[in-house]
Amino acid sequence: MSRHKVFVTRPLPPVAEPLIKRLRQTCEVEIWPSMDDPAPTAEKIRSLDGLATYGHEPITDAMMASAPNLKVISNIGVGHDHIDSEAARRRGVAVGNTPGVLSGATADMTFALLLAGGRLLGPSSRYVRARQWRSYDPNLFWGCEVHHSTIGIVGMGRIGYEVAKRARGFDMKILYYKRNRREDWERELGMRYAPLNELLEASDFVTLHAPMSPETKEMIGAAELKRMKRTAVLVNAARGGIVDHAALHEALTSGEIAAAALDVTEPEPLPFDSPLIDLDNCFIAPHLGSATVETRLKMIEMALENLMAGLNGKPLPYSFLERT
Ligand code: 8YV
Repeated sequence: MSRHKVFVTRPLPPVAEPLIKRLRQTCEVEIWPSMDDPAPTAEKIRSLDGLATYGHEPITDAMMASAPNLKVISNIGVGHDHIDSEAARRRGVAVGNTPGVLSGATADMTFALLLAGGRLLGPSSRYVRARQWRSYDPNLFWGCEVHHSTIGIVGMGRIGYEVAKRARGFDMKILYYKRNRREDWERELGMRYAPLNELLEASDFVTLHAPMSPETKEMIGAAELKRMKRTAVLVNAARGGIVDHAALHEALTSGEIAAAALDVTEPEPLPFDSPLIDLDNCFIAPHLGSATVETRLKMIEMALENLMAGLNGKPLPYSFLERT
């Protein structure tokens, strides 16, 4: 029997070597060696049986059409907006992702961003690095109180839930917005559902955790930013495309909101000439939500399990999509 051909779109860390070794026992595995090139082209995919995506390059219907043997796409991550899942379903290609395992790490990162934005950790750290800290200046870098403030959580799935749990530890008042209410979680966590506009107007911190979709594309635009408090901080830990970046720049420079803290941008990475990069009130991390040793390793493990199952024609253990 010929060995399955598998391609992984990013280099994996040395700690994942035993998992890869196991995969190599039954498959011919190619791992893209560089971060710079747009790895998953139609040309690349043509001869594959399995594809593991790590990153967000689009996997389109046309690409799948060029790969007659493709059985499975295994995404090393939970968000799958870059994969045309409908086309995959139609073509009988299984699609897997890694739900649940990264919720805690992403919620931790959300709080890191929230605190960094609220307590001005970006500009204050740059001030020290620039050797400007010559005496104790009690008038510098006054931020906003986090404890006992109001957090507005947009998107109440697994990650939103974990954020709400952490917000309780900070004695925050918790509002949330989601298409379908979670009354069980409202009772459990003492949080209140609010329509989006009300949430934006009442919150000191607005954190975004909705999946990227045509409905959520730029759901935070000029009108929404205007509704927020002038003292508010916007945190995006979901997908950059949920926020209109031009409107965000305007809101941050005109004082419509106090600060933003972003783990995700549109596009990714941000072009070096993006005006957001130089704003002191915009803290930006390079998409680190799930970047802890434990979480990343578990994600790789789950994704490789998915890959093996798909190659062997078995149902994927972790998937949002049923194979038809
Ligand atoms: C992933 C993420 O690391 O899982 C997600 O949706 O945003 C990240 O945690 C990233 O998507 C790489 O695939």
